[in-house]
Amino acid sequence: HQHMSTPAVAARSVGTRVLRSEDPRLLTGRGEFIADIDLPRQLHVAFVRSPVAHARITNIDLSAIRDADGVALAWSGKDVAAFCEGLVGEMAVEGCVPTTMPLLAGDEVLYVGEPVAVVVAESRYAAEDACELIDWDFEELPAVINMDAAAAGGPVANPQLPDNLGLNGGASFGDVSAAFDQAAQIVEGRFYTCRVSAAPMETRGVIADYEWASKTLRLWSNTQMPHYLKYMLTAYLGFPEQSVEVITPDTGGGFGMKAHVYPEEMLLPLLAREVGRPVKWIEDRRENLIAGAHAHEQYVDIAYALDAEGKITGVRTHALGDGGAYHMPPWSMAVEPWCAVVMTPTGIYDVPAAEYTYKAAATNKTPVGAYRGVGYMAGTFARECLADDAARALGMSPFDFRRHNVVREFPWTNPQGIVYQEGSWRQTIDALEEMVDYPAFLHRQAQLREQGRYIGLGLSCFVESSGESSATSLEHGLGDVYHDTATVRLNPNGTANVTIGLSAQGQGLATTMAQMAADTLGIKVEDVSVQTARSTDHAYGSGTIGSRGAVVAGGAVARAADVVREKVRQVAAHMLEAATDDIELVDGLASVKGVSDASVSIADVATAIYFDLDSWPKDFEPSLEATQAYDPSQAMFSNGGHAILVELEAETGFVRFEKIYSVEDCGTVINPNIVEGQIRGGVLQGIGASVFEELAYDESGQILTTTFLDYGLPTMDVAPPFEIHHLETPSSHSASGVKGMGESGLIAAPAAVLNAVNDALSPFGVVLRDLPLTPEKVLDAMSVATTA
Ligand code: MCN
Ligand code: SMO
Repeated sequence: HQHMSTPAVAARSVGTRVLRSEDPRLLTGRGEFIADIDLPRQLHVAFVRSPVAHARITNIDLSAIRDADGVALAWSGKDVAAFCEGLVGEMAVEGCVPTTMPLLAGDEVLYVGEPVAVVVAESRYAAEDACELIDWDFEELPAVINMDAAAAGGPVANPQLPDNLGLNGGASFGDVSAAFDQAAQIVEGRFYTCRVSAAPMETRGVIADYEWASKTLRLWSNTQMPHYLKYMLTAYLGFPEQSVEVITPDTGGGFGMKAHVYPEEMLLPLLAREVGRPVKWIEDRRENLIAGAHAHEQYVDIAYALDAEGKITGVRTHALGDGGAYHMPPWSMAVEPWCAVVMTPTGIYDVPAAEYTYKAAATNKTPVGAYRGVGYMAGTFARECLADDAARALGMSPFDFRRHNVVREFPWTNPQGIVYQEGSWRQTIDALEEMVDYPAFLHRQAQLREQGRYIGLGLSCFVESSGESSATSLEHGLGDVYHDTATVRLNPNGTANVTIGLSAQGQGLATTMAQMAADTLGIKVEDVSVQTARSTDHAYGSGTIGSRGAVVAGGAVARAADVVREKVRQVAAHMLEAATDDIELVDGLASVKGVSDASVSIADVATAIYFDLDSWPKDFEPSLEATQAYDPSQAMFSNGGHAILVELEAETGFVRFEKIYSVEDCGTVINPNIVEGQIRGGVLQGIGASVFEELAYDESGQILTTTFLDYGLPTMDVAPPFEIHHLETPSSHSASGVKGMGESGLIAAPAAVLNAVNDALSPFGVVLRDLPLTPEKVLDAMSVATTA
């Protein structure tokens, strides 16, 4: 794998709290989201969705829909199968069985919410009204709703997976059996992360416009993967790739849900071509909760073998994920349980032997896909909660148990062969212990208990794979190829325009990429304007996923800016009659190192390159625009931890969050404001997934949580104050030493929440292991012991 070097530049803007350039526009309502865009002559799309979990369609008649006022077209599965049989979903790992997900259901519907028919009409009202006129008959089939039942050979959820398993495999590294045979003690548990939704503020949305004369397709989609979507439109539907443009305007959150290619996105181009007019679909909230990818539902069984000193000598994990009815491309139902056991079981601990198995069960529920920290959250939850169980079993403090087992020397290779180059794993434990003032906490906890008040402190440490790259993928046993490009242009007045291949969903990439470019070019950050992927006609990107923006887009920006910087240095050297090697670019000036009055402004150099032939050195090639690619040469891991302080309300069982302490080490921090915002948002999502949120189904497979009245997102009134501490262990491989961190909050917070609740419950002798920690469960736990 090619090593792509990145320039070493002095940090000026990097590391500072530059205000987000996106915010004035977004916060004053000047953003442009899909719903804001209307094309001339556009028609509107609505879907008929399955009202039952599993049925055979015996008859479907759309004639009444087609006759309705304002309807231009209606299609069922049969109509669309002529164009596309469906989307193949799989993952290139041992034991993954692919499925094909039709764009509209064929003979069977497999989950409530599955699209059955699509209607195009003059208005959304007309389209929705016409949907009511569908005439269809179906025979209900037995539905399998519970993953244990599915994996045990219950009713078949999807005929393509006769044993209900979309994934089944495992591996073993080191002498695990010996570790368990010789263990002084074994601690183990089964941990459950419930089914949740990423619930982005903006739902999904698509507009398709096909121009038949030139055969061009323009597709507006708030996807996290515009270039992949473009590729899929060609591969599956045959649109000529050179004439397809995917346009991604402002996006109100994606969090993984928008990192899939959905049937709806693939249907709209076909519809636009068929009706000869632009078509638009904006998902409503009910659809989003029913048919946007669901997430995180799995059991992780985990066991540690402990020696007489309390050292972990082996770990066994088994994940069973509830995958829903289909693999959803490209992150299949396999990704959640696979990541949980392959990416996380050793964490920060010096464990010499590891064994894992993974299964994904198909059920008659919405397909499960990616959501921030996919697999990492469930795996970290199991590992870190078991660490607290182990600490309790050994009579050690949760800090001491972790410090006792933490990896101390880098680079460290885990039993699977994954190499961790550097990290502040031990320092994180120390920093958290100091931040919470543990002795003072223990004192306060004891005092409050005497008054019948129950507070608890929970700890969770994480290692996060970041900067998703070809190298990361290889290291984890996959062969996915990634690379991104960025274009940097220096203008005649010394300002710069940067285009990256990643669309942003709220991460602030326009600001941080401006910081990276500014430092490399030696100009002010406010003089750099960044366009995140708005159109696939510009820079290429493999998708805003796997916390790769800072590392990968940042690396591409630095590399492209470096090419431009060299041009500026050459011309400045010529103008100043010095050697190019002696020219440095800082604070808007090109100066000769060590000669205080020998300088020229970068703006003057740029103007000269555009307009003054005399200032060029011999054989100078004048472009001040460069495009460069980047794909890191090594996997890159950030780390950190959270300590969460809760109080259980004895009357209501409500978990009240008092304070969050976070330690984050993502190498060189580009922008502390943005990193802290990512931590706050991610931890809040973790609090939601731990206490408030659950997508609930009844036994027949009806989904019960279809509005925000039933699906409880955390709101600001439950958000506690944060104290955030940065450690900076730079990567030696990325531009400026940056590592990614966009998922860490959600990856690690749920474990800290459960550990905090269990700490508060310790006088009752009850240990909880299943999310969400509803008031009922907590009250139950508090009453079991008091009435016993
Ligand atoms: N950053 C930084 N210094 C670092 C590392 C990161 O200043 N050392 C900044 C980055 O420049 C970027 C932000 O922090 O502005 C997150 O960076 P990174 O970790 O590289 O993550 P990505 O940019 O690749 O974003 C994807 C990541 C993922 S995978 C999910 S899921 C998620 C997340 O980001 N979805 C989000 N955070 C989100 N935040 C918002 N608002 N909306 C989403 O949909
Ligand atoms: S779940 Mo993030 O889009 O990798």
